Amino acid sequence: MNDMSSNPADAYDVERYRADFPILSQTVHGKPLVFLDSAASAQKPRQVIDRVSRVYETGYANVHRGLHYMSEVATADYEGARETIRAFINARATAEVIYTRGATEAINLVASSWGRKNLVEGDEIIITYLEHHSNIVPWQLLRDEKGLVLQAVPVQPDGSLDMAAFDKLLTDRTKMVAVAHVSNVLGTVLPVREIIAKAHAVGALVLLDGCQAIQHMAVDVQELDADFYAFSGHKLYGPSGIGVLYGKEAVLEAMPPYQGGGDMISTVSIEKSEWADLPHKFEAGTPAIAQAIGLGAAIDYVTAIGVERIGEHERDLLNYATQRLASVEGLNFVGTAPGKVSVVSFTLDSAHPHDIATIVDQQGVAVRAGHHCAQPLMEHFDIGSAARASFGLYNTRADVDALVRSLETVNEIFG
Ligand code: 7TS
Repeated sequence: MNDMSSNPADAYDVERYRADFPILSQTVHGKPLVFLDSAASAQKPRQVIDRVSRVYETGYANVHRGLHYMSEVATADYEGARETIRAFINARATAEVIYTRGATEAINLVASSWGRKNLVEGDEIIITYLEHHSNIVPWQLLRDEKGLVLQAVPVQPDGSLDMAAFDKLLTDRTKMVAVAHVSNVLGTVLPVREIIAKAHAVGALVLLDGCQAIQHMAVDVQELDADFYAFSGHKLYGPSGIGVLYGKEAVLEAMPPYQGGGDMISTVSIEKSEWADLPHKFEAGTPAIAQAIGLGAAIDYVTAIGVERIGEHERDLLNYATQRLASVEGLNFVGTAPGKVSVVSFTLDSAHPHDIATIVDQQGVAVRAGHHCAQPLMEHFDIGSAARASFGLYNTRADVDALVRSLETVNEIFG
């Protein structure tokens, strides 16, 4: 546990939380840093940084191997973090929590292991037009290998999913529905309960890409009833190089290993090998030990504040930003679906998104610009790129004001 305590009855004390993030007190180009790119990767609180340092200073060795003291400490902390993750997403058992390098590896694991074993020519997979490339390309690779059909659900002009189109695409040939929980460009929260219920009714499994949801809302995998749930630690205020694949135990049990190597076996002879039990069957090789422990610390940090309180704070910022940005001349929002969260994507009539990002950076404001690893969505919306401001638990209305001021500068330069 970290040493932060918070009384849920208190008002959300953003200044106190900001003080936990050393990087936020830096200046950039002589201006205070205004970090509005947490959807790409979030900054880390002192509690996570210190926890990772402490691993290397006092409790580091390889895990699951040594019978010596340090290995026992590292193994206990590494497996303890898995329990923290289990509780955070309310998985039934730690056997259902697989450590991966991130969401990308988690999705590739499912496509490779589950997909290769269970799908045959003509089977269908449904994704959507708003997916991140990491929830498109693994399925294309599998499609090309197996002769599958890959279908994408269109998105309405406001950024909501076209559920009538989903209903038409979903048939008893559908074997997998793999969709984002929240869009990284539009902020749209997908109607995942409806999607899961309908997919299960035709016998398809569901993978949710929770990369943009897990840090903004409470996720209960049992209540959702998703078969797989993937997310990355670095967007949840944890280290990079660590992420999670949740899978239902029975589904994971029936899947072959993803990679072979140390730690994922029970016995090996030259003729054959037998696999370790879950979750280790899917964790070949020396894992990201300190990073996993750091992710546990990040979850403790988020839990101490309360992920729902964080979500509320960000909702307030999103409403404020939407209102303030609407006053910027020539600004067009990309994604206005009801109930959207955490990100505001936009274009300006006066300037290309890359120019926007470069000029606001001179004011210390960090936003992302480009296709956001969602090229099919950009094409679907007939724009090559967009600028995106995304919010984390440490952002303030003053950050939004700084963004608006810097966009006015863009307009002055290009207008
Ligand atoms: N899925 C979604 C919805 C994402 O937003 C991202 C990363 C990924 C998957 C991949 O995560 P990774 O940690 O495995 O790389 N999204 C972004 C973004 O929006 N800007 O930079 C990375």
